[in-house]
Formats: sequence, structure tokens, C-alpha cells
Amino acid sequence: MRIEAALGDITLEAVDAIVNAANPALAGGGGVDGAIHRGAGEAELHRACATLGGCQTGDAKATPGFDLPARWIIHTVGPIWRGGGFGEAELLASCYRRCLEVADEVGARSLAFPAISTGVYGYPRPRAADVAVATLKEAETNVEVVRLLAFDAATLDLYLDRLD
Ligand code: AR6
Repeated sequence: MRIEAALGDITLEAVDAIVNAANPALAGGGGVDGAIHRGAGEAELHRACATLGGCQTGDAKATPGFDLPARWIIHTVGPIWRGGGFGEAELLASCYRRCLEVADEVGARSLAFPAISTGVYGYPRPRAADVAVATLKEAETNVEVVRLLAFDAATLDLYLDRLD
């Protein structure tokens, strides 16, 4: 699997699947979740999410991408940062692993991730980049290309540093 880092808006990514940093209710929200719901089409994506029965922290579930360039959206729920002593790193690693498993289930070969948990959920960006890159490097999957989408230049630098 090739791991790339890039700067940009994940809703514009023409990959098989994009990952959403969602909440346990899969009810939509702000940040990347809001952008994905707007890009896919609020009503259709809301209906599709409502059939999934929510999603636990560290797990992932797929819906179609509807109006997005991506064929699938893989919704995952990252941990809320509470200082690092509450299993946050393991839960975040689980998000990356489960997204690859769900990508394999739907047959996605290219996948783009946002920086899960690093917005409203408060996970420190350098530590989140450590987990993302280390977990992806270890994973066994049929996914051929993973793109780590940074929404700001500082996050892109964190990824590039770890991919060296
Ligand atoms: N493309 C790529 N990355 C983005 C985009 C975008 N269009 N928009 C924001 N980011 P956040 P979380 C980055 O807060 O911390 C939602 O309300 C952003 O810069 O979206 O996992 C959910 O419903 C940050 O680095 O997700 C949950 O309630 C990263 O995406 C909660 O927020 C994640 O920030 C999840 O919080």
C-alpha cells in the first residue's frame, strides 16, 4: 500500500472512498462531517446514516458517496481527547484499521483520510499523525493507495515528516 500526504478539501477527492470523522449518532455535525454531508447531499446521506444504528468510537461503517466524487463514505468515530490516559491512542488506531477493513469489504482500492479527532475532538495533531502513519504502515489490506488529507499546512508537514 502506498501512503501519500496532501493538502486539500477531502470532499473533492476522486478516490474510491473518503473517510468521515463522524459522531456516534452518525447525525452529521460541523468540521469535515458537515462538509461531507453538504457535498454528498444532506437529505440522502442523512437517510443512509439513519439505517446504520450509530457507530461506536473506534469503529467504522460505510454509506454511498451520493453526489461526491468518491463512491463510498466510510464513517468512523474518533476518540475525544481527555489527556491521553483513556485509551485514546488505541481507539484512534482502531479507527484507521477499521476503515481499511470496511474499505476491503466494499472493494475500495483508494482511500482518503482526514485527520480524525484533531478538530472539535481535540486530539493533539502531532500525536494523531504518529498514530495515523504507524497504524497504516502496519496494516494488511487490499487498499492500494491511502491519501492523508491535511486541511492546513502544519498538519501536512506532520505527515510528510512521518512518511520520510
Ligand atoms: N477536508 C479535509 N479536512 C477537513 C475538512 C475538509 N473539508 N474540514 C475540516 N477538516 P473535525 P473531529 C479537518 O472537527 O475532531 C463533527 O462535528 C480539520 O482541520 O471535523 O474528529 C462530528 O460530527 C481537522 O484537522 O473532526 C463530530 O461531532 C480534522 O478535519 C466531531 O466533529 C477533523 O476535525 C468530530 O471531531
